[in-house]
Amino acid sequence: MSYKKILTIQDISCVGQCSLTVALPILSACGNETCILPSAVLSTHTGGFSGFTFRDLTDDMPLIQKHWQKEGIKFDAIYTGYLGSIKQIGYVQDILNTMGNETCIKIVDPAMADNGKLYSIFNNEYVEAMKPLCGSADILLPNITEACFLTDTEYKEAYDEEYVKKLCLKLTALGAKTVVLTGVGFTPDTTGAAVYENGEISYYTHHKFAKGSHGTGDIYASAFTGALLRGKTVYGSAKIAADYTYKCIENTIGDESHWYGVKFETAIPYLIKLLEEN
Ligand code: PXL
Repeated sequence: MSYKKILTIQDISCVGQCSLTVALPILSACGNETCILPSAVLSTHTGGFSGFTFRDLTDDMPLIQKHWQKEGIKFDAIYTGYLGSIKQIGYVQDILNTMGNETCIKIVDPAMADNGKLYSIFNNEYVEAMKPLCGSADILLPNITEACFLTDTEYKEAYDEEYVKKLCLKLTALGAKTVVLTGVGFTPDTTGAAVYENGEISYYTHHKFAKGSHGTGDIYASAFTGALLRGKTVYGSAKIAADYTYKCIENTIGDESHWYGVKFETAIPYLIKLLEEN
């Protein structure tokens, strides 16, 4: 069985089921060695909690990288998510450029926005700084909102295939080779992913829950990366990630006290089943 070494770079939100607290268990459950580089430590995520703490780890990054270089450590894949500062984006770019082995797959989730809005700590300067990082991705994993910010496109709630294709084309014009665009639905009660690979677009569509859930972008990106590194195709990984994320939401819906995330742990056996069956 293949056994890949992945580095994932994103924050630790101590409470809130997102970023590293979902990436690490999901990538591990997929059977991959998972190394982490925390971009920041927050007491909670920023989506609905107030007064959260934020410890920026930007200055630690080059020191950690230097030690890994001294040890001769290289990665089969590098997957980046929520980052802590503009300065950090430059360090992450250098890590993408230098810390992979010859076949390293670079996956960038430009985790910075949803539902037409940037997350609270980000601004347009951050968006501009993210563009080159996104351009260096082998696989770019934005949601529709992030894709609009990255391509200076007007965000729309309702759109057609032409709009989605244009977004994908503009994202590849940044330099990204392949795009997996999430949250794509052409009717109010459907959603899914658009996979743009080698100039061809394919869709995976399923039922959409009425209410959005926190952290599902990170769950999707982690399951996608985990499946891809287990040897699944890009489309196959996009489908596994969608089915798993759907199950995580289904397992949480109805529990109003669990507004801050989804119970992704309860669906890990299902993720493993999907990996075995697909
Ligand atoms: O799920 C994305 C995410 C990751 N990390 C932090 C966040 C969010 C979304 O709000 O606030 C700290």
